[in-house]
Amino acid sequence: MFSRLFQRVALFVAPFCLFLLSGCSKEELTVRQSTLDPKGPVAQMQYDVFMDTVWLVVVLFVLVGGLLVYAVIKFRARPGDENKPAIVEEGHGNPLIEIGLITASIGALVFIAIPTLSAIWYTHDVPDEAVPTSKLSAWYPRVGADGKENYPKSVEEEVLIVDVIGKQWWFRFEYPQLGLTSDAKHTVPNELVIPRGKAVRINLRSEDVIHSFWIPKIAGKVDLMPGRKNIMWIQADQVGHYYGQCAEFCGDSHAYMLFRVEVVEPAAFDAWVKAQKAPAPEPTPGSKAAKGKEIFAAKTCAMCHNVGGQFGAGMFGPDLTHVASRKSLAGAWLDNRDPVAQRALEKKEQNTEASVAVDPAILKANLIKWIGSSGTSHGADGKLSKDVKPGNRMHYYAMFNVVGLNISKQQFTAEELDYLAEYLLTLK
Ligand code: HEC
Ligand SMILES: [Cu+2]
Repeated sequence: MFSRLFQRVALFVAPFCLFLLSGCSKEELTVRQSTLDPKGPVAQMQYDVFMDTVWLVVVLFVLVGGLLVYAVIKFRARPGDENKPAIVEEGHGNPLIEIGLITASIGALVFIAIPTLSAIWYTHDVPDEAVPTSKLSAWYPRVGADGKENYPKSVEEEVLIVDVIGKQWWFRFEYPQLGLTSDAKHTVPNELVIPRGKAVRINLRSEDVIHSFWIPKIAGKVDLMPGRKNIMWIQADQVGHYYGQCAEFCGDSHAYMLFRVEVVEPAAFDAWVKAQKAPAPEPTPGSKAAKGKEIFAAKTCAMCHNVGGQFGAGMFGPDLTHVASRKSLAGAWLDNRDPVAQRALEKKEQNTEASVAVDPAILKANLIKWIGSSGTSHGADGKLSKDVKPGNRMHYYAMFNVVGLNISKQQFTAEELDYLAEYLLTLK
């Protein structure tokens, strides 16, 4: 009776188990946010600790499970056992087994503790210089046994510093050594750009609540705490487009608080820094973009957004000076690339870090979608359209109807949205 029921349940559950296993396919293991596909020394170190633990647990599982199976088979009831006492006499006090087991347990703990502790030190000790992956060993030998430094310092290899500022619900990146800071009115929202093969010191700061910085394939995750100066370091060894995520619940749109990391060759990085510092070009007079710029000035957008060379007051929202050059929008929630072409490229290259360029048509559609639904704008019926990111701070101000700005009753016609988008498209 029982075994029949059991059989039925097993038959019912088996297909679901197969379905779960399909998640382990090689292709799906190389997904965008995977800690099992490390692409830099910090992620590699974390992966190694994980695998050490997995292998130890596999050994323990086989040993304990094997003993259990052995005992079940060896001591099972056989015909003729009916007259034997039901409870077998217990053995007591075998010092060899007891001491042996305690020693083995301590050994297992030490086996895990050594790589764990060295990994903790490794990830916390921000290096002064780049770390060649070829020299990375699991035992943290920045200084070799001979007392010599394994990784000689050189001026070229000096560590790059990036301030990461968490906001509800997007990240702002500043490069104090390169003059890309809020003071200089040049900041980089949502897409962190770093040179390949260089150690980057990350200063984690929050301007509101606790967030957490996590790029599964490169490093993570460390919290951004208000009033606390957390740090970490990262290094990426392969050029590409990486996917990051806020990993600490931080309010309404936490799930939409993504970011991207663009790893580029050092020469391309220098070119990127130059381009970031350049002011936005003026739109051609009389064009749609020029009309968009007028709307941008009139409708309080400039209050929250900086456009280098044109509007310089707003630092509350993301810097828009080069918004059209970024592959994503709104905390990386909206992707400005063609999804079909992107998937095809990923398949071809067998690599989710390969990336197609921005598709201007998709970027435009995203801009209209964002501005038209962000809460600064009401639809033709006078009602707020559904948020792309619930509760986002572009909406927030409208809700509180800042006295004198009257943005809560802001309405954009389709034409005005088009002009605004055309203007923002010129901000490359
Ligand atoms: C009250 C301040 C505020 C005002 C006013 C405001 N924005 Fe924003 N804007 C924000 C914030 C905050 C974000 C980031 C939202 C997020 O990603 O969660 C944002 C995001 C954006 C983005 C996406 C930028 C990116 O790189 O992800 C665009 C484009 C944008 N705003 C355009 C506009 C336009 C056009 C106007 C005027 C109609 C406007 N904003 C008015 C605060 C504001
Ligand atoms: Cu967050």
